[in-house]
This record gives sequence, structure tokens and C-alpha cells, in this order.
Amino acid sequence: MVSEFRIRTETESNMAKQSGSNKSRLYVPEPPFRPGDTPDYSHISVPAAHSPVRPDPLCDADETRDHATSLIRVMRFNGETQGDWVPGISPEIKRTALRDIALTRAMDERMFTMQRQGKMSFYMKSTGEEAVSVGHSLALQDTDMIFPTYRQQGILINRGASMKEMMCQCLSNSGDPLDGKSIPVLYSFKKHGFFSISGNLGTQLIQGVGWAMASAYKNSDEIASVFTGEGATAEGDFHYALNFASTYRAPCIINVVNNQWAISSFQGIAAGEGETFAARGTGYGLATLRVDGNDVLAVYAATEWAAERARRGGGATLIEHFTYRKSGHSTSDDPSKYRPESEPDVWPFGDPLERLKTHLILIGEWDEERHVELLESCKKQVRETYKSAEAMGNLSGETRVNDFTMFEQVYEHALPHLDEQKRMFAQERD
Ligand SMILES: Cc1ncc(C[n+]2csc(CCOP(=O)(O)OP(=O)(O)O)c2C)c(N)n1
Repeated sequence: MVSEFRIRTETESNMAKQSGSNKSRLYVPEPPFRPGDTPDYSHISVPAAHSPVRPDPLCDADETRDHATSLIRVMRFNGETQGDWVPGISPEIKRTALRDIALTRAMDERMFTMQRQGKMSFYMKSTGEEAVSVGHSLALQDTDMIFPTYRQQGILINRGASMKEMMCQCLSNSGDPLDGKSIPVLYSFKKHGFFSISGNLGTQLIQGVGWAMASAYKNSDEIASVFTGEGATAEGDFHYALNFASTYRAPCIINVVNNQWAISSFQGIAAGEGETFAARGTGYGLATLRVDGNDVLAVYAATEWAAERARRGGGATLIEHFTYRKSGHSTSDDPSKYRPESEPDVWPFGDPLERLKTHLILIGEWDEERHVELLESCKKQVRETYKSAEAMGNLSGETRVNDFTMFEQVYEHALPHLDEQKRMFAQERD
């Protein structure tokens, strides 16, 4: 079954018409819109917040086949909730989600601006897709292990990681908890169950599934949650991970964050034009869910289902979070070169912060005044934290980094060639 929410391009149907020529032709997918085009997503049918039925979390994986091609939604655009995926969470938790999305966004904004001012070398925002990490994190236990990509800073915010330490790493200064061993944004927070982010895409997939297998071997009830962008599903690592997760019923959740773009390559380049990314899981016999990633309550509900399944011995679930990357890929990217500038504004699933705010106001648990105060307090917190982080140095000024840490902490025992390099380095410094 082909999803009604997939994005089929003009080129694809033209190619299909030409197939009568009996000659093979190389097909290179093209995104539906390029700079200068007026993006029009009216062909994507956005379902009212109806949801496919919520099966028992221990159902046969086969019962989730249709979930791989439909879309779990809880919140309608007018803020009403409906369907059997509505999570039973308190207004307090919903307000926590609102705050964490707003805080993540405020931090991203500030750090992007500071990179532009030369205070740090690099930064990556998660604007538009914050509900995926925040909603997901809220539905897990703190002891569950996260194997993230570089766009799940919302999980660190939700788990209460030190924003100052995150900022110090980005500033490459003396407060960097990793002593300069990882670049900005590629965080590692052992105490928050947040595995070291790798610059090499996809490595975390097999590591996360392996961790989950070990957890099951030890009869622990801790599960792993593994993330990838849709672009990196084109890598072998993704398929190895699915194969192992299915074979050994590893207690994990494999999250594909489909934000439509992998730098300048649209999702069709990772074979997103045909079947959904969720349907990759079906092929491996995994339970699969596809969720509106801009609907934080739907993300929460899907995660809660998959976590229960994993914890109770039902094995792994693949969740596709259908969302949109509003900002550039990173500070090194210029999205106006490959997509219309208005595309983020016309994306038909709205903005996650606005959608949750509308819902909370509708149920009488929020108002415009409190919302303005929230945004202001997030900005203030970020501003003040940044100030104290920058007091420990930045890239354009005195960083006060202890450069000798580059020789430490990687190997358990000293190595002669590193000792020699350290000695030469010290001589040059004198
Ligand atoms: C093995 C590997 N190949 C290529 C790259 C370069 N690269 C870094 S991010 C990226 C795009 C990834 O897109 P996606 O997986 O969709 O995640 P997103 O950035 O959209 O969150 C690419 C190609 C890399 N870092 N590692």
C-alpha cells in the first residue's frame, strides 16, 4: 500500500509514462520545488486528527502494517484532541513540553547568532522539529539510553542537562566537559544517558541496537532509543540495525526523523518517493508507527506505546516522525540555494510550539499573556547562561583551553608516540 501522505514528484510520473520505450533510464529524483518556485503542498492530504487504531503494545508486528503508511495524529489544528492515541498526561506535563520546546528553540537561536558573530566555529539548529525530541524524551524513563543524532538537543534540555556545559562545548572553551575532543553540538552526556554523538552518520544505529540486546541479555528493563535522519537510512548501518533489532527482538525504539531534507538532498534521494520510511521496518518484521512529528502529543503517545512494547518483551519498533527542518542544515548551509525560501512557512503540518500552545489555551490551561512571559523567560535564561558560559572563553577571544588535554583520556595507558608528541608540543610552547 502506498501512503497518501508521501510526496510524489512530477518527474516521477513523467518517467512512468515513458516506460513504454522498453529502454532502461537512470532515474534521478528531483524535489517538488526549487528556489524561485511557489511551493504548493495541497496534494498532501493532512488528515484530521483521526488516528489509525491503537493496537495492544504486545500485538503481532503484522498488526501495525497499516500504521506504516498512515499517520498518527492527536491534535487538530484548532487544538482539539481526538482518537484513541490521546495520551493520558496532565496539563503540567504538557506545559513542561511547551517550555522545553520553547527553551530548545531559544537556545538554538542564540547559538546560531553567536556563531555568526564569530564566537564559535559551528552550530546546528533543530527548529521546527523540537516536538520530536521533547515529546519522545517525556515518554521515556531517565534510565533509558539515547543514541542520538545532532538534532536531539531537546532531549538534553528535557533531561535537565546543564545548558552551560552544552554552550561551553560549542564555544570550545575551558568549560567544555569534553575538553575539545568533540566539535560543537556533538554532545556526550553519560550522566543523562545520552551517548556520544558521532560525526559519521549512522554509527549509533548498530551501537544502540547492540546496547539494547545487552540490556535484554541482562534481563534489565532499560531500553534504548536510537535516532537517525531519513537521509542516513540510505546507509548500510540502518539496515544492519533493523536486521539485528528484528532477529533478536532487541528492546529498542528506532526513530527515523523525516525532516524532508538531508542537507541539500530531498527525502526522495533516500528512496522516500516510493514507500514511507516507516515501511522499511515492515520489511524487517518490526512493529512500525508513523507519526505527525509536529504534534507533540502524538509523538508522546507513539513513544509510550513503543517503550511499553520493548520493556514487556515485544521487541523493537520503528517510528517515522514526519516533520520539517525549518532552518538550514547547519551554520555552513544556505538553504536558499536548493529550496524556496517560503517552503518552511507553507509546510502543511504547522509549527510544533504553536500547535501545543493552541491546545493548552483551548483546554483552559494557558493564555497569551503566560505565553509571552514564557518566551521572555526562556530568552532570559539562555542569555544569562550564555553570558556565564562565554566568561570561560570563546573562539574569537581568549579561550583558556588546556591544549594538553588532547593527549589525555583517549587511551587507558600512555603511548610512547603520544608522549613524544606531547613533549615536542610543550617545547614549542616554551
Ligand atoms: C557517513 C557520513 N556520510 C556523510 C556525511 C555528511 N553529512 C553530514 S549530515 C548529512 C545529512 C544527513 O541528513 P539526515 O540523515 O536526513 O539528517 P538531518 O541532518 O536532516 O537531521 C550528511 C550527508 C557524514 N557526516 N557521515
